[in-house]
Amino acid sequence: MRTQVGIVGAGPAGLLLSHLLHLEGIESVVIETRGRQYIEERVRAGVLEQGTVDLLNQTGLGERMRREGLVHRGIALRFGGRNHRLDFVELTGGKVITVYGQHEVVKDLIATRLASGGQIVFEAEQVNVSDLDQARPIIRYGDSAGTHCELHCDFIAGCDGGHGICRPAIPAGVLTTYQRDYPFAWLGILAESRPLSEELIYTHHARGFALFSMRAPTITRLYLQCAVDEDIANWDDARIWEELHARLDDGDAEPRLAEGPILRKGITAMRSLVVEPMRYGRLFLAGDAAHIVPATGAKGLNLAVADVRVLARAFTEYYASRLNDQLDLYSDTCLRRVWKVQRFSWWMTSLLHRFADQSAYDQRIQLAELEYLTSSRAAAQSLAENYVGLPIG
Ligand code: RFL
Ligand code: PHB
Repeated sequence: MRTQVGIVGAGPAGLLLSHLLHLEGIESVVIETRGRQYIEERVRAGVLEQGTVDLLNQTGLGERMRREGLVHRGIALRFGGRNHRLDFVELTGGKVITVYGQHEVVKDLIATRLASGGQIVFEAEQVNVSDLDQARPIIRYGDSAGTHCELHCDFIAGCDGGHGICRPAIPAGVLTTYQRDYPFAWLGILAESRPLSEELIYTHHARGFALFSMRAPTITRLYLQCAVDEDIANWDDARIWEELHARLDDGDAEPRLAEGPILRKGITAMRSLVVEPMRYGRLFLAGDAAHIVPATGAKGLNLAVADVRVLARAFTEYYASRLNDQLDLYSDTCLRRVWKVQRFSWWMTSLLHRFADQSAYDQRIQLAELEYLTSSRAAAQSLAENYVGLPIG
């Protein structure tokens, strides 16, 4: 088989790239190891930046998001037992964020791609990429019938996430890896319960960070900072609620957290990673395949969207005029934004979590920074402009 762009991974990066290329008349095939149902139900990110929402709307993907997405005009920072609201609309000259689950974006993308004849191979086995520095790189895989398939491509987009095969397929010595692993993780739940607030609440607490978020008016998403090697089996529902109450209901803020049936629970590692460059030969890495951020800044999905927007533009220029200029600039263009978003995610993480080696002095500095953020317009504006999303290069 032949295609113009072979895409490894049907996460938001791979699917959106395929959609953007289709709109420009460029053909692609997406190869994914998981089944359709699995990726449509995988609960992950939930916060879309204004730029992500605008892109989905402009490219015909926004119909259900406009109906079901929850527009949030700000967030709250909770510390010292009180909520302090940051009004993004006021601080950024009108920008908002939208709460709409990543798996809903994925569902919309799959439906749109399939409706326009897009090719997505689900449940591919033993996917590998080769000939990356040759004129026709190849993706090899076994299809669901067990047939060995070869896809010959002009280019390959490695959109296979943080544990994929594209990044490791690049020869040793080509990439420089920058990495930080945090000494804690997040325990996340999805619960059927009345929301604690209409907006997200990021909580600094002596027992550790907690986050109130949501997916729908009656579905809450809650996170607790936990040990890096935490075993979810040690957390029955009663213990989870007890710890959430201790961190989120501490102080005088009303209403109190409402309990409800827990639909999902899981542990998420907190780490930062960047590889440079985001390209080798005819392989281009995008999204989590190239960089990972801790979830505190709500940036991973949005960063993946920003990458594929730049990559789609570069492929469009190449197929229109055979010019490589934009493709050659791809990595540098993305990395300028990636590092700013790394900084923001690292900063939010450092500000809000409890570190094992933290002294009483360090904790007072965190609280002083939170006080500063909620009393200085300049400081609040800096958080707000990063949270709603920096411009795409
Ligand atoms: P994905 O979504 O991981 O998709 C990669 C796809 O590649 C497939 N794959 C392969 N396919 C073929 N061959 C192989 N060898 C393959 N190996 C893997 C996988 O099955 C998968 O379908 O990467 P992508 O597209 O780059 O998207 C990145 C985002 O998923 C990620 O950054 C976000 O989910 C991060 N994130 C958040 N981002 C936000 O913007 N806002 C948030 O609020 C937010 N919250 C979160 C998050 C991530 C979390 N977890 C679970 C890591 C909250 C959590 C809990
Ligand atoms: C979520 O709703 O899953 C969520 C929201 C904000 C974050 C991380 C995750 O910073």
